[in-house]
Amino acid sequence: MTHPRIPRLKPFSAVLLTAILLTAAQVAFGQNAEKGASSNEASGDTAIVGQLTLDLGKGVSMKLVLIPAGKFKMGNNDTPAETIKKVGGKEEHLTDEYPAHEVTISKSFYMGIYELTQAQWKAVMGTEPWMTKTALGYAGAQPRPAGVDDYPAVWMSSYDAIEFCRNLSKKTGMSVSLPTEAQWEYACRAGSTTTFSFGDDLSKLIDHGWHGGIPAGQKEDYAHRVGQLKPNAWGLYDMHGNVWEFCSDWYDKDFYSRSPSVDPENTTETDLRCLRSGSFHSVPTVSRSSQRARWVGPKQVRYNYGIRVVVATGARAKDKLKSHSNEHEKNKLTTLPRALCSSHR
Ligand SMILES: [Ca+2]
Repeated sequence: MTHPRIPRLKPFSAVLLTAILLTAAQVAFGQNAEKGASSNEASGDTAIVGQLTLDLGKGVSMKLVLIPAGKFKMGNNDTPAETIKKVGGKEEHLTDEYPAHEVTISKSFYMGIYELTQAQWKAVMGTEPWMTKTALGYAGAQPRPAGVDDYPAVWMSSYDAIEFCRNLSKKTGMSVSLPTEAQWEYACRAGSTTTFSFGDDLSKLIDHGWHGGIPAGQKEDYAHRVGQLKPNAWGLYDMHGNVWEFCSDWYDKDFYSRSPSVDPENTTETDLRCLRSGSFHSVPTVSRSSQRARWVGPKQVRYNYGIRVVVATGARAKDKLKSHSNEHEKNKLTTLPRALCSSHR
């Protein structure tokens, strides 16, 4: 049996073709998302209907999955006492997760199935920040087995992460950015309202997310190759643990009390940048879906700070590029980073 010959496309053409082919699925899915918006909070069984593959050049690609528009309850759905009973921790570390509030994600978007890998970073940026003398001499440095480059990219600041998105936007013509905190938590929950995307049972966390380091029984006390554990209901891996993931928002502990209900994003500059997910080195409580890191300056780098990108559907790349360009300029004026935080964060 012979197959029709498919002409080889240049990377940019391939991206466009992929986007066009997905349009029909997006339209159909968008209709479903609109229908199910009010009940999407507890669905948890949304089928994966669209994927996008970006060609980063040099034989490297990135897979993303379509995240549907919808509504969800953002923040901690339990009381502090209930949370502590389930996963431990201290009440004073939970205050920024309240009030839990309904948020509408008005547009579907694509999100990286995995944390950004070292191969992907190198293909776009041409650098290896995890290979500096400082990085290699630090606890948590990853090994570099020959031919293996799917460890998460780390040791970049939030500005570096934004620059990566800007460069990838230019390279692909797509609108690539960091997720907002709301987009991140919505995608992490994947329809769930529980402590973790898979439920409340802390004993099952190790099936879904690297955390706790050696004390938790890990044989490797460093970030692991992406995608080795179970994904959430929307096909996203390592949303709990492995490496922290920068978001686009500036951190404000009181943002939830005044944030808009539709597509919230704190664009008012503070001295801290938002991260989500927890890490291989973190205590399990910070791998919860509603956990907000509150200690990372925008220029701070570390062995367990990484990223996961999103790609807008329908928006023009130049709009996002303009936004990123403005923020990159602010880099020159920003406050100094805070000192490295204590261990297990
Ligand atoms: Ca992660």
